[in-house]
Amino acid sequence: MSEARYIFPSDWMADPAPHVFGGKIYIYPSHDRESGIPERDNGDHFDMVDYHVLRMDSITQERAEDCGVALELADIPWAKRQLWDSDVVEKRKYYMYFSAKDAKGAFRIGVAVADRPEGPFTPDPEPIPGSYSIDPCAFKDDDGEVYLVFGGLWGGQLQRYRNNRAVFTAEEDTLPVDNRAALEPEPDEPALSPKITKLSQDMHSFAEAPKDLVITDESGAPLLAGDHDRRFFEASWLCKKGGVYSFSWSTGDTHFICEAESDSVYGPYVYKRRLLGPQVGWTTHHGICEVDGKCWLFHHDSAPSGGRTWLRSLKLKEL
Ligand code: FUB
Repeated sequence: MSEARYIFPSDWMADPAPHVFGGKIYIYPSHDRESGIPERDNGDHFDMVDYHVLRMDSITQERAEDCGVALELADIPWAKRQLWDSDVVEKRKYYMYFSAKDAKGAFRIGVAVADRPEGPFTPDPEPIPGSYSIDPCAFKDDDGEVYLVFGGLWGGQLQRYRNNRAVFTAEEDTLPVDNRAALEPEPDEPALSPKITKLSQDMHSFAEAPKDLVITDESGAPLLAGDHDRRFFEASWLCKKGGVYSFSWSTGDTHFICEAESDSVYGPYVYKRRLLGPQVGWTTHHGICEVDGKCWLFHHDSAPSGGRTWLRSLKLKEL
């Protein structure tokens, strides 16, 4: 792998979702800011209020260009705080899927539509029915069907759900996220899986109930909850490489980006390799994009902010 380089040093951006639209590279990042909220395990300090779109005319361009604000928290009727990771897919129009907290403090996934890849994006008045947790990744398959993969542990609230239903009580919901341990499987039980669902033809809802995207070891056994070096934590990324479905994710508290492969979009996905080791900061989040016949890894770290985990900078390297 090549050395990573910073591609947008002029502002704090993270969680890059890179795509080629119309021959240009568009990057959909989270827009970090200093909110003054103390750092907590539940991620309250990641208190973002808008999304920008970045563009590169070529992969060798030194700095990405800022296309400006594409969507603001104040314009999303249902969202109250924390605009976290987003992704964009093209299907005649451009559809942005994003995570934010609603009035009850639950993460939901919203959709917003634009005529151009740089936006502006117009949000639906309500989150996608049946959506929960964070980090949506929108993947368009060769047949034109679009799938959404999502989920994230701890502050991302995935541990609160089983079979797409919240299993926490209203009282537990008011507790700090430290109740997460009680809600996660035992270390020798299968890990919680990210969720995958096909999107409806109009792109505004789920076409089916979300299913588990199961990640297995080489023998076909699901990765275990105690396998912190490999189990799914957050940052889903689904793409196709040479006809094979590639799913990659962050292991969260062990800070790796790992990759698994499958012949079917729904999986199961077999664990293959690490793509990235721990970076400066806590979160490790990435996106992969093919440009000029090569695969590129976009990610972030907190080195330029002196290790402040909530102020992250975008990086790029060839895979
Ligand atoms: O940017 C906020 C959150 O941090 C993302 O949703 C996670 O994936 C982590 O990068």
